[in-house]
Amino acid sequence: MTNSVVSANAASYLALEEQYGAHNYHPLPVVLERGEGVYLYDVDGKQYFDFLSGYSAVNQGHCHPVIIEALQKQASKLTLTSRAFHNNLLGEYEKYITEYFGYDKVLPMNTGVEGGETAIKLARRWGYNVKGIPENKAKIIFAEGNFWGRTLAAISSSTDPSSFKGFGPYMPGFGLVPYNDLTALETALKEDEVAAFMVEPIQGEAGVVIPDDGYLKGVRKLCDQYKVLFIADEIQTGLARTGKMLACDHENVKPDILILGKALSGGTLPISAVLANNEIMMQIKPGEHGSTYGGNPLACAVAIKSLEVLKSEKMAENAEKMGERLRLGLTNLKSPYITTIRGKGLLNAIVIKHENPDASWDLCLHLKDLGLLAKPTHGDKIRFAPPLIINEKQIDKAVEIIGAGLKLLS
Ligand code: PXG
Repeated sequence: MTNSVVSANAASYLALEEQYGAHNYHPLPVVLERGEGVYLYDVDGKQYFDFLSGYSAVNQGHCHPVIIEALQKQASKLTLTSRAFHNNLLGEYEKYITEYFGYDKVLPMNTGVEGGETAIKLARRWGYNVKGIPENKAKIIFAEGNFWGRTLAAISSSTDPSSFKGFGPYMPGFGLVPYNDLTALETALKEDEVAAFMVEPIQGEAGVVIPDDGYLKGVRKLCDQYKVLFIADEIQTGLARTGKMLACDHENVKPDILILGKALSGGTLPISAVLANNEIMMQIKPGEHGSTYGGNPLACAVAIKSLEVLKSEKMAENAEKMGERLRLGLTNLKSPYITTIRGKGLLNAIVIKHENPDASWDLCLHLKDLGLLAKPTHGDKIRFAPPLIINEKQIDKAVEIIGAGLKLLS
């Protein structure tokens, strides 16, 4: 593996984490202390393009002034009431987000994985109360290669051993079908006990896997045909990342349950949301689901602004244009080490082919030294997903850096 330049200053932070933190991550050796727009700055003041955006949590750019202003203003007024009492922002936020996405109701949670858990609970309830599935028999179908977090339920649906291995026993009532395979999905949905199919419109963690055109329309049709709920996990693909407000918008399909997270807070707080119509949402009664922080007034104030700036600053349109420019720029590099360039909007990945099995990690180290931060996923893939406010000049500069980094692979 390539050695990366780490200052003595940065090394002291790495040593602290190494000694006192659980070793459940393998980060790039860079220590960040400031972010602004598309840039991050390390503890030595070096500037980087952020080409990860907190796994698409920072779509609006680091420390977006409108979001930060709302955060600071609300933080000095009221931050948490719990749901034992009402607060003056929850209703306003609920009205705003449901009208924004066209659903009757929202259930506010915090992390993305809690959003997934919530969606599955809703689907099971709906399965028993509306579809008439016998008690404790409801089945949820997932796509192979899915990633929706780290809870026991989430890893129980995972096909990635690094997520699930050694953490059993697993959640019953889950089934798997290959991604992007409508024939296999139809076979699975025919079973009477299936309540829902939960799927990412583009698989993020699997390495930005884009299904064939028509897949989502096909999913919608099959779910309707077999009376199964279509749950879209848009935690990574949603909120303008792929060039539309939702990735499902590319095929004009509306899921029955929509899960949002990450950029719902512009990278400031864990805020997730589950949206559905009354027939589904009203199956959960008082006391049957919730969370201490879900719907807190600080989150409500931040989420409204995070959604507002996506539209007012036309971030979906920019993601579409800049994504095309990025993919074209990468193609024009004509690097022998890039075998695939794929993506939609600003959710992109390249696949690296090199005799050195550590080449994609090494490339990310070179890019770091050259001033661009990106992270490999599943060995040979590198995701390029900058904040959606990136401009043409910045894209061109980033492509130049990537080109220079590729030349350093020997
Ligand atoms: N759904 C999708 C599609 C995701 O990408 C989640 C759900 C879970 O969100 P939370 O907020 O619970 O992490 C994700 C998360 C990590 C990690 O470090 C997580 C994601 C991507 C990369 C790394 O666990 N995505």
